[in-house]
Amino acid sequence: VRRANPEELVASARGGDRLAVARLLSLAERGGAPAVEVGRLVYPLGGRAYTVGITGAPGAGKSTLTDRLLQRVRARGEEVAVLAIDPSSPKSGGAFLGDRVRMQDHATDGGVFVRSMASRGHLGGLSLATPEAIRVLDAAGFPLVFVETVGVGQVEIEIAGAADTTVVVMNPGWGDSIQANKAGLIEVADVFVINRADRPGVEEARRDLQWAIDQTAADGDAGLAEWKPPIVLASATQGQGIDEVLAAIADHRSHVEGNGELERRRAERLGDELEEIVVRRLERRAHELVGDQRFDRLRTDMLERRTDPYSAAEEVLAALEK
Ligand SMILES: Nc1nc2c(ncn2[C@@H]2O[C@H](COP(=O)(O)OP(=O)(O)OP(=O)(O)O)[C@@H](O)[C@H]2O)c(=O)[nH]1
Ligand SMILES: [Mg+2]
Repeated sequence: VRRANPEELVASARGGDRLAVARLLSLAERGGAPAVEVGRLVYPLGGRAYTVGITGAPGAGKSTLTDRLLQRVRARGEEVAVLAIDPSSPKSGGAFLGDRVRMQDHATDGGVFVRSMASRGHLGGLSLATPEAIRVLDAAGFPLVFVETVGVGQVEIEIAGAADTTVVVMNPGWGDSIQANKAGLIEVADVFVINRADRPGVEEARRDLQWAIDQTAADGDAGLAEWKPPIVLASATQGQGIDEVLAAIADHRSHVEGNGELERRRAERLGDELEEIVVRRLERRAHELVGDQRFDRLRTDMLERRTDPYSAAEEVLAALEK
């Protein structure tokens, strides 16, 4: 196979070539110089895509819900892309296979693009690879990108929370609202979906969650004064509540577009991203300049109280500054 260069791939991707989109995503995912080149090329071409993060505990019904949302969006004739992110596994695991099988219903539909991404050694991991991937899809012309993350760890919440609208999927009867409180999900959620509304305990779950939201708001959370996340009941398997989820997403979107919050969030995200890139690079540079041996020696020196962590850091910074 001839290796197309990133420039050609970007042109093809913008012409509607889905294979080129997939190859650009692979480059972005793999990291290194080609990823930087792809990023440089697609960045000026983007800025129109709206991103919706979908997160929640494993098995909460995120993929089933996403699939339903896709169907509705496609029925309106709009194009849409899905990134399914799995921070925990180095390669696609069993759950992803399930995703793939379900999403294959859309495989023959050129208006839908589905892609799984796992942690694969990108510098800075998925928190840096994900926005890159989104920018590829943005440049390729997708006006809407869903980002599904598996799990409810810090990284997952961070990735899903980096969307323009973040949807948190819960289930009745799992004590999810208490977990939500602890995990900081309320701060990150723009829309809550209690999925499996066909199962018992829905009203109780809604009450608990509403209480948790009100509690967080009463504690003075600034974000919640502006927008309180609505709770939507849904049954993804039965196709119930899907239009309501889309409506809640649309409501949140017009809210953040109308009051400048979208711009602020995006600026903040770019600032965070810049910082992370710089820190990662400095870290790598420090290791190159100082060397593993000297790091080992500093560790021993600290352990044996010959130096303290701040003085040790000064030594590393001095090497960087030279
Ligand atoms: N009863 C019921 N089952 C559901 C509903 N939504 C999803 N399920 C089932 O729950 C299981 C998990 O659904 P998924 O959509 O794969 O959940 P997920 O959150 O994407 O799972 P991971 O990606 O592995 O974290 C599947 O067997 C679904 O059929 C629902 O509304 N009601
Ligand atoms: Mg899933």
